[in-house]
Amino acid sequence: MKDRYYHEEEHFHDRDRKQFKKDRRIAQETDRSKFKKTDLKKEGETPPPPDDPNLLSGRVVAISGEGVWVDVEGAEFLCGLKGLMKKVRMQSKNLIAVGDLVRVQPTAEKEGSIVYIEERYSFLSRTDITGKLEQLIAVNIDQVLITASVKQPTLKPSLIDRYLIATKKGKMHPVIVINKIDLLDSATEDEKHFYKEFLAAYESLGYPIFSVSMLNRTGLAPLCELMKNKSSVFSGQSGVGKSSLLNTAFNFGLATGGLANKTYKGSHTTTKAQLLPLPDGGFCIDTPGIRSFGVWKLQREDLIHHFHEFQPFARECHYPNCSHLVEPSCEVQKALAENKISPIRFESYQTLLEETEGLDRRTKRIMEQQE
Ligand SMILES: Nc1nc2c(ncn2[C@@H]2O[C@H](COP(=O)(O)OP(=O)(O)OP(=O)(O)O)[C@@H](O)[C@H]2O)c(=O)[nH]1
Ligand SMILES: [Mg+2]
Ligand SMILES: [Zn+2]
Repeated sequence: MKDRYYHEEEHFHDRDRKQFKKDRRIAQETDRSKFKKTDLKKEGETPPPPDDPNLLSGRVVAISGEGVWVDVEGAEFLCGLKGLMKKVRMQSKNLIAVGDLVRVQPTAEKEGSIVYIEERYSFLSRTDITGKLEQLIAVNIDQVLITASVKQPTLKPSLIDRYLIATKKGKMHPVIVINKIDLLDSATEDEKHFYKEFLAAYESLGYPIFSVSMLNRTGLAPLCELMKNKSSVFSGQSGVGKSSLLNTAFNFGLATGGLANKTYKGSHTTTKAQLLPLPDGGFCIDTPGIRSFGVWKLQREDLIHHFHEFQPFARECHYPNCSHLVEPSCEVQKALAENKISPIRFESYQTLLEETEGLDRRTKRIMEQQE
């Protein structure tokens, strides 16, 4: 699916890639010998040493079409990426992300070039829309507040599972936030039942869950307490109320948007990730709503480790490489039938398994026949 909405951060990265292509073309035109990326370094791109006293340390707070905004001791610098884009062929869609700790070479009043990016201690990433590159959502963050709504837009447990896996891979703590619980009052019996089942399943797995509503600030105080002196990133579908929650909690004045008439989908109001300092210490990042979330490099053999409650049963399966979907005498299937594992989690597992790298042909064929 192609993202059509204007995304400032992507605009910046596209522009940088265009600049790289332009540099390469000029280099090729002026030099008959085969172009090597390292050539650019020789042309005055050599960065100053990391301990250069003129370099400033800061943190990336936003990336827009204009450039990268870096907070240096409370002052915001608008920066470009000096030579960095030209270093390596990227596996990443974006070389830099909100939360990055960087070293800046000042070039003018409140302007500079980013010359070093510090090693990241944690990251939240997903597969970009081409399916070929890793896209960083935020880095150097303690916890991911996986945000969803009880309805409008519909609660999608499999999306939450995708986040839980990405969070673990990126060495962050997961926190599940379910907003709009005021809508439960007017919900159908089926919707209420599904929500109860969802809570029971994920609570029993030990994940912290906060059920909140911005209409009357329900559940907000304990969530704010959890954010104090920590760094948190809010991520989830568009329209679940990420920006509304931050406004209600901290009076940030972020833009919030309406929902589509019949589908109750969000309108992609937030267009770039933004780092916001919290009044009582710590900071949080508001991010644009996602349309889909592919877990980057999800291997088949990894998947079962993320569904750890299946493991005692999986170990007893007849086939050592049982996919737990189609095989006869599968203990996971048996546990599902006996209500020992949640059907919500099993459905997620099934959806995710179909997307993993390395699902064997035989299983794929049987699954296709079953559809
Ligand atoms: N009923 C109800 N509506 C809410 C609640 N919180 C937010 N909303 C509404 O949900 C809509 C979307 O809110 P936003 O804060 O813009 O959602 P978002 O997650 O930031 O969306 P994007 O920026 O597009 O990713 C707005 O119309 C809000 O008024 C809530 O607790 N209850
Ligand atoms: Mg928003
Ligand atoms: Zn099995």
